[in-house]
Amino acid sequence: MFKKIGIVVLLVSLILGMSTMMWAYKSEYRMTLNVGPTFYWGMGAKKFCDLVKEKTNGLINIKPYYGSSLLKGAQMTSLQMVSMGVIDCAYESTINSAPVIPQMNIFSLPFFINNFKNLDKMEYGETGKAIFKAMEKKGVIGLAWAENGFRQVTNSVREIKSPKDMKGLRLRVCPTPIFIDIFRKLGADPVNMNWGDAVTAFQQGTVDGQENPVGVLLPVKIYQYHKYVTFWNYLVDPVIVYWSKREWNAFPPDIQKAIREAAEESARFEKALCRAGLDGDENTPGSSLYILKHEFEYTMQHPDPVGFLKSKGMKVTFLTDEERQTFIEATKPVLQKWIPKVGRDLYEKALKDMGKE
Ligand code: X2X
Repeated sequence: MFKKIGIVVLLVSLILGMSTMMWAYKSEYRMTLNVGPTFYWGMGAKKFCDLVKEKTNGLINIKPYYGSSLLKGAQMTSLQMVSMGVIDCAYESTINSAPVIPQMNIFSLPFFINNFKNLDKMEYGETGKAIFKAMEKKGVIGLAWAENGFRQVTNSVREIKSPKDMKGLRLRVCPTPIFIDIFRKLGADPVNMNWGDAVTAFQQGTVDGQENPVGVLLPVKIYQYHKYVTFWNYLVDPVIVYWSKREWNAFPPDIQKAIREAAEESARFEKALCRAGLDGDENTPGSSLYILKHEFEYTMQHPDPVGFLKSKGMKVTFLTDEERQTFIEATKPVLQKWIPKVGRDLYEKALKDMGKE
């Protein structure tokens, strides 16, 4: 008798347990990102989806929606959609999150961060913590720091070595006000445009140039449209892996842990792709090429992005210290204007993280 009851209880709890498993998770979690699968950023996002599936034994299936297709190309609405729970998660640029979280503009302050070391100190320091806190307040949970990269300017008209070279150049910039402020101050004629429309604008020559990191310049074959590129690291574009807060909080801890680990691992891989060839060769321990080889057994198709752009006929310019100074001076008023907008507190945290106090 007791044995029978025991078996019935066991069966009922098994069925209940299985059905909760089936009901608790969606068949597909939707992820938004602004670029396509051939970009380093897109490759990192795909790796995240694969790792989540693997680490949750197939319970969580994320589908990446490339090119902001869930947003009809409106890249600046990504964070809002995830915070509302319309989209589950994102592998998205800080630039595209700025309309909801003005603190994200800290990375777009002109000539403020300048190199990978400073950036890492901020992301893994107090600045990064403060940004994740600000995200949580807006209904999303930050999981890991990935990257698009330091943005470089390209154009089809002339070499850029000083602000006067920018005079009158019509440049596509990201659809956000700080970019307009920077390029107007430099004497250019910037136009806000979604990335989804940008490549057509390059093809048709309706703009003379644009700015993006190597991880974007290579897959769009920018050398087909623009002859000149200036490496000036004027601002940086991190990518954050994040999830809708309400949904995140409902996940059991083991699922949260698995997703977080997947986010971190994919972000380490993705960052290395974006920095490969820009932070040392494959024999330099700690360099991105070294990490890709030894941690991920991955061989880059283009281990030397600068050399590759040259080989495609581009005139590649690196600024001297004096040349760089002319841009710093010219954009100082923009920096001053935007410090209060990102918050003086956060700005000071960033200075401290970078050891610039
Ligand atoms: O719009 C851009 O230039 C891009 C692809 O870099 C971002 O999404 C910020």
